[in-house]
Amino acid sequence: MDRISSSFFIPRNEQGYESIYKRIRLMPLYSFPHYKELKPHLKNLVPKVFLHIDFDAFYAQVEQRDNPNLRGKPVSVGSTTGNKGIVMTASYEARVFGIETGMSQWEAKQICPQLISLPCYGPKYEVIMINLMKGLREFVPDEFIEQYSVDEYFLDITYFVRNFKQAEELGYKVKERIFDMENLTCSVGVSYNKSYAKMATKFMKPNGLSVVTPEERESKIYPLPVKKIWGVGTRINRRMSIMNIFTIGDLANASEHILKKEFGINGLVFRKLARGEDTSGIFNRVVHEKSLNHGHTLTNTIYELSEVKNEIRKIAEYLCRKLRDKKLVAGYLYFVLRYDNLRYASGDIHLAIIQMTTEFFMKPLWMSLRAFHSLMNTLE
Ligand code: DCP
Ligand code: MG
Ligand code: MG
Repeated sequence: MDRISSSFFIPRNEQGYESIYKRIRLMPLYSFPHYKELKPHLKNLVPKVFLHIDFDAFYAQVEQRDNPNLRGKPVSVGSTTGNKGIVMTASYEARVFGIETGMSQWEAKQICPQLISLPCYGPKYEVIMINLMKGLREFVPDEFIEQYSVDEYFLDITYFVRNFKQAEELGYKVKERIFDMENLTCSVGVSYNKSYAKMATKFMKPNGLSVVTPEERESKIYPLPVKKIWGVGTRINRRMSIMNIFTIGDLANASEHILKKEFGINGLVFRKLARGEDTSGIFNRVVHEKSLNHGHTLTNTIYELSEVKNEIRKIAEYLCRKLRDKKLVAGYLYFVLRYDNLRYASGDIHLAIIQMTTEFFMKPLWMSLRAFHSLMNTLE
């Protein structure tokens, strides 16, 4: 399957931006509906309603929000400023000139010399998305929310609305809330399956809202080019054209047998997605943390016992805060100490009482530190 976006990402080793690029590369969260998720034998589809949210020109809009001088101007966000690198996104003012994601900055500057190219700052965009989650929880509980990519959310609103009219109203409320919270515009799509909702979002970009009901499938979705289907990239699109499949309608009505022969099981998935038979639900990527850690390298070596204790207290406090924040408890403590001659000492301890307060952490930490110390002394 074509991983459409990944090829646009700038190599991680680009000077000075290593961590940022690593983050961004990791961010698109693919949840392409798997065949198993589509429940092929299910004849009567359970009626559902999904809401899809996608920010407009996300990185560029954030930069324009944060710097009024950039508002209303053609702006692109890429790896670096100037002519190097690739355009990750461009403001709608820049899109008028034909500037697109994936284009080289140099090429973009050729078509639009007044283009302001900015470097991207991944963590900032990430924080907006995390913050937004809180706002979305006002509408539906956690288990009905899925962050799909760097700027997208899916909401399963089946149990919170009675019909598409109410779904549309909810969509407007969500948009309003997002604007209140972040001062950013997004577009929203509402439909009875995730794939159609995602497509609907694009209908009225920027700052729009579109609804696709089951009755509107043939009129709104079927005329669209087949490329719009989740997972249909350039190569698959080309292969489909050879098979005379150009629109989503063509794909929806194509023979299952032929599709399976050409694309294997994915052929059937594509057909189901085209027909609006995408039964995939909210995919919650809850990662269960196995360990949390925190470390600190001091600028100046410390020798005083009180100072060492203080330092451990700080680290323990930070760690406990992380635990409390994630509502976790720990049963095992691992401690590493580095001396000024770069030698290491480490030790671990099982915690009898599992609490998330610094005080309870301090004692075993301190005990293990004393154990290292005596260990080091016997070694030397
Ligand atoms: N992005 C990226 N590399 C890509 C595609 C996107 O780094 N190949 C980043 C930049 C975008 C953000 O992800 O701002 C969101 O991607 P979208 O595809 O949603 O594009 P935009 O939000 O920029 O524009 P649109 O208004 O079309 O959604
Ligand atoms: Mg977007
Ligand atoms: Mg997006």
